[in-house]
Amino acid sequence: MIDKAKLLIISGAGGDGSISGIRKKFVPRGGPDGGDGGAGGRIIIKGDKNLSSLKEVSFINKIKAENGFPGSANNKRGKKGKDKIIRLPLGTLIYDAKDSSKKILREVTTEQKTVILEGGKGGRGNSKMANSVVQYPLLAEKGETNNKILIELDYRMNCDVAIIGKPNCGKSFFLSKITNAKPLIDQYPYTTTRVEKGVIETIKKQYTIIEVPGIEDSKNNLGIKNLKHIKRAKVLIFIKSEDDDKTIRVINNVDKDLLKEKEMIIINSFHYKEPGGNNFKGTEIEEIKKEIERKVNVVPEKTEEIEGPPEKIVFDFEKEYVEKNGDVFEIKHQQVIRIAERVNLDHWDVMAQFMKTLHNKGISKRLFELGIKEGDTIKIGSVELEWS
Ligand SMILES: Nc1nc2c(ncn2[C@@H]2O[C@H](COP(=O)(O)OP(=O)(O)OP(=O)(O)O)[C@@H](O)[C@H]2O)c(=O)[nH]1
Ligand SMILES: [Mg+2]
Repeated sequence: MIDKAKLLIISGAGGDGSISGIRKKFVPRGGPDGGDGGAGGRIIIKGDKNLSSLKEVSFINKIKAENGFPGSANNKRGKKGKDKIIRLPLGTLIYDAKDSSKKILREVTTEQKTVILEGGKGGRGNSKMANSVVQYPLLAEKGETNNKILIELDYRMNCDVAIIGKPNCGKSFFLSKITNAKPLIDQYPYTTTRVEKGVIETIKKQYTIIEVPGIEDSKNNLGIKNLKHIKRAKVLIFIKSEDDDKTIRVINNVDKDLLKEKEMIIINSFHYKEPGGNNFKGTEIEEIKKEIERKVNVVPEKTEEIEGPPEKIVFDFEKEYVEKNGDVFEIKHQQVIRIAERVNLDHWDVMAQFMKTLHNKGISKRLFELGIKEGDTIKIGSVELEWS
């Protein structure tokens, strides 16, 4: 089963704001009417109860939402970029792959859609840039850049009950009796090599039950490798093979927390009985089912809240908007960058308005404080200007 995957998710950039409505410099016809750009598409996570591995996403390594479209004349807002939806099995944990502290970004517990990555906002069109001084703005904003993040997915089966025990203790046989699953049953240890799944039907409800491959303190033990899948189980069925069966100790050595807050039902393996003895005749199975149902409901349902989108990752404005490196002055104000990258500063009238913006934001003052002089370079995002 594929239960780990990495995926680069990229939201859409915002569309650029439009510059429109001014046919001739300072001779307006109808005033500025450039519309805003549309927002970039978002990346959305949706739980899907029909999925039971990460196989589908494992074929993909990158998912990108559509960019927002630019605004246009007549105050027409650009179309939003289409969102991209990633379907994941319930029980998937999502981490930031670059974060060494392994903080969980999201846990997929319901089928509800949640946004994991916002798209860039659309840039404002020139009709929004008018103010009491500049009535016919020639400036507009570029759309916000998109966000990207490499996520790591870790799938843990979403089950109510897990069967554990040594290899060959009769787990598959029990699973075949209590559900209509048809696992391989054989007299050799490690017949079961991956997690098997079945459904217990009771009058009230259905419960998912899994069989974990045999657990043993040995190298490359398949049971240990699949232990994370018992994490979500509320009840463990331990099929005990002998008096000093080490299964529980082995689990505790792997991860103490795995057995926390779990109800346990212990069933003696047929190994305890005389040859040919059978643990699981019809009446016994019914009794075990009742016990499972009682114990599943003893465990208080953990209320797992769905988090909202993670904190904004990129748009953290810096306090110091100007950075000086020799005779290069870099302007770090995001909004100013978006305007500079959107417009054509070769036109003197556009430049005049842009200088006004620098003044209003206190940036020109800061440039003078830092000793800017003729011939120095100003970098604003991808734009470079010579100060004159
Ligand atoms: N007589 C008897 N035989 C059983 C019982 N349960 C299991 N067996 C037999 O024991 C052997 C192992 O049973 P499995 O159910 O495959 O055991 P398992 O724990 O799933 O084994 P692995 O998946 O290999 O770890 C098979 O030959 C079964 O037929 C039982 O209650 N009574
Ligand atoms: Mg088995």
